[in-house]
Amino acid sequence: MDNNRHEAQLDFACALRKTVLEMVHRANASHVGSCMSSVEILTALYGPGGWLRQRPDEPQWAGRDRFIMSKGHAAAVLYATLSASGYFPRAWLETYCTNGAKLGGHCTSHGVPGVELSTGSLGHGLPVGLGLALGLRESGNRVAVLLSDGELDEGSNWEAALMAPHMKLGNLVVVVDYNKIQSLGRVEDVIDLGPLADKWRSFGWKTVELDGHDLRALGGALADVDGQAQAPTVIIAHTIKGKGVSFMEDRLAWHYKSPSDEQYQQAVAEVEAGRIGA
Ligand SMILES: Cc1ncc(C[n+]2csc(CCOP(=O)(O)OP(=O)(O)O)c2C)c(N)n1
Repeated sequence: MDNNRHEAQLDFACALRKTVLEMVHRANASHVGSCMSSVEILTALYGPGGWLRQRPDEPQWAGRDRFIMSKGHAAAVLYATLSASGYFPRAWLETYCTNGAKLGGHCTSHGVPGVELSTGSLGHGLPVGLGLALGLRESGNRVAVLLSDGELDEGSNWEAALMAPHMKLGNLVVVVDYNKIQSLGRVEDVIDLGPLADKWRSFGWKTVELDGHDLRALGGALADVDGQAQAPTVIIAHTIKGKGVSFMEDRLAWHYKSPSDEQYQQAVAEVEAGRIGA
C-alpha cells in the first residue's frame, strides 16, 4: 500500500474511533469496546482505497460488493463508517440509539443506505452472506462478512462454513474479529475456539491470520482474495476489545459500559494522541 493511502486510512480510522466515542457517549449506549476492535477492519474495507467496490451515491448499484456486519451490536462503528463514506449525512449519527431514530442500537437496513442486512441476533450474517455469494458469483460481485468471536458459538456459522467451500465460493470473505472477549466472559472460558485457524482450514477455507489493527496486513490479505478461486477466504483478525483507549482495552466491562463525561474526554484525547493501525 502506498504511503499516501496508508496515511489516509490512519486518519479515517482515528476519525472513526472519535465518532464512535461521541455516539455512544451521547446516547449512553453499550458496545464501545466491540466497535473499537473492528475499526481497522472497517477501514480496510471502506476507507480510502478500501477493498469494497461500492458507490455511496448509488447504494443499490447492482455491481456493488456486499458487506454484512454480522456483529450487529457494534452498529455505531458501521454507521460511523457509512457516514464517513458518504452514504448519509453526519447529522444522522447524532440521533443514534434514540427513540424513533433511523439509526437503531443494532444495525438496521430499514431506511439506512449502505446497510445490507439488519443484524443483532448473532449467527445470521454468514448464512445470508453465503446465499448472496452464491447468487452473485456469476456476476463477479464479492461478499464480505464480519463475525465476532463469541458469535462463533452459534452453530449456524458452522453450517455455512461447511457449505461455502463445497459451493466453491471464492467470492466470499469472512473476517473474524478475534478480540477474545464476549459479553459476559473471555472466549476461552465460555467456549474455547482454539485452534481457530485450524478449524477453518480443515473445513476447506483459505485461512489467513493477522493483527487486526494492522491496516497494511488487512489490505494485503483482502487484496489476495481471488473472486474466481475455488475456496472462500477467512481472515482471522487478532484484535483488542476497546483498542485505542487504555482503560477500555481488553476489559470485559466495556462491552456494556458507557463512558462518563470525564472518561469520554480522556478517551478522545488518547485516540487523538495514538497512531493506531500503522
Ligand atoms: C443470538 C444472540 N444471542 C445473544 C445475543 C446477546 N449478545 C449481544 S453481544 C453478545 C456477545 C458479544 O461478544 P462477541 O460476539 O465476541 O462480540 P464482540 O463484541 O466481542 O466483538 C451477545 C451474546 C445476541 N445478540 N444474539
